[in-house]
Amino acid sequence: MLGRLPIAKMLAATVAMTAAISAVMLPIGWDGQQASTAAVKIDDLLSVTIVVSAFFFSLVVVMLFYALWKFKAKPGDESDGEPIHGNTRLEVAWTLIPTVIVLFGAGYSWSVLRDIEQPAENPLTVDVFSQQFAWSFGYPGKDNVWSEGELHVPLGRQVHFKMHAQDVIHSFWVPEWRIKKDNVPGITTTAIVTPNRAGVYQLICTELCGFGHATMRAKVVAEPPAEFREWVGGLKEKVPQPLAESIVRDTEANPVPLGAGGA
Ligand SMILES: [Cu+2]
Repeated sequence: MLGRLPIAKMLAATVAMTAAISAVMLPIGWDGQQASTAAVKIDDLLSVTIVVSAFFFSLVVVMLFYALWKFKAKPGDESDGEPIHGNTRLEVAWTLIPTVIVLFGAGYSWSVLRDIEQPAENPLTVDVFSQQFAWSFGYPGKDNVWSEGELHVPLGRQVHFKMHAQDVIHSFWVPEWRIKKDNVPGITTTAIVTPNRAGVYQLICTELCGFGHATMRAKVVAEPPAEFREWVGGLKEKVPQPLAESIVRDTEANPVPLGAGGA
């Protein structure tokens, strides 16, 4: 049965369709500029995933349309289909192949994640406070000064964002950094980013958190260390008491070392 299939032609059609889909999908800058050290690695992972997905999508579509065309009932043919009872080889194949694909994706993603989350020396710690529907930021290495709606970070230094949701789940996402992390009430979640391109970006909440979710954004400024120090030095307000308490509460509920890097 298998021997009579036009394998070479089907494979050629699959490869052509994979190339066409990839040619459309790969050049799209899905998340904008690459503005952190993680960006290139995550974009490579995304590109590999697109090509692999395009290949298997194409394979399924080619086989589907071949079957539709080849095995179509002739006009007037009212007979029943052949009774088929299982096919062990086929079932083993369609179990093994997806397992290998998923394990490959998991292994590759794990290695990228391990790589980009490798802690560096002398990181800067920034507390991130999320609430319906605003962001604010504390700098524990600089007397806990506080900034509302505007986040500044120095270039070339690893930043550890310690996130503290005040009400419901929010999610921290700066597309240009490629990093996204949920903020969960009651625990501290951490995102590690090393910004390497100066610019003004947007922090976007990506967890539907209520009526004002779409407006829950903050300005992000990545700048040379001297300019960062000047900005952080100009902050006068301290982290308000309820927010400071939430750090303690989160840390007790989920005790992870909350090292405070100097600003
Ligand atoms: Cu939200």
